Amino acid sequence: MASEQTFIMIKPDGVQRGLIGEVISRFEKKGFYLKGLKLQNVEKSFAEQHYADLSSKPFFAGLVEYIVSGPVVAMVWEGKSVVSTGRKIIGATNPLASEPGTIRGDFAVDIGRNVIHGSDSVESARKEIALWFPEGI
Ligand code: DAT
Ligand code: MG
Repeated sequence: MASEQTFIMIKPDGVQRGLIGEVISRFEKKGFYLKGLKLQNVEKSFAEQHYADLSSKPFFAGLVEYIVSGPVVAMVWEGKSVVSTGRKIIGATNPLASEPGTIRGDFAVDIGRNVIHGSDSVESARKEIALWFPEGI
């Protein structure tokens, strides 16, 4: 598999709980390369755009409210199969179902406060990187 890029975001709870270093460390130690990083507060409309695919879900409004509740860390990581491997490092969406050893498995219990986002496909990664890093990386 050729080298690829993924978009990873540490959500407001992860930032507030002091997990920035822990998350970066896990991706670095695996052997991935950090290509872009910024600490950012996002507007409601921006969060809605990021999660546009989920706009019909009953939890959408709460999800958007959570993402705008404090600064997030937006990152681009690069490496072999980084999209799918990044999802494995992150763990299942519901932290109660995430394996121990994954980020969500080790640091979260609530699906609505699950610390971190990672692109779910190469195509989503491309869109998310373009949205979050319009200036380029
Ligand atoms: P993931 O973040 O694992 O890609 P997703 O894209 O399906 O999961 O959903 C995006 C976020 O929305 C997820 O990280 C947490 C929240 N979410 C998903 N399903 C939920 C649910 N049933 N109740 C509350 N929040 C939910
Ligand atoms: Mg998703």
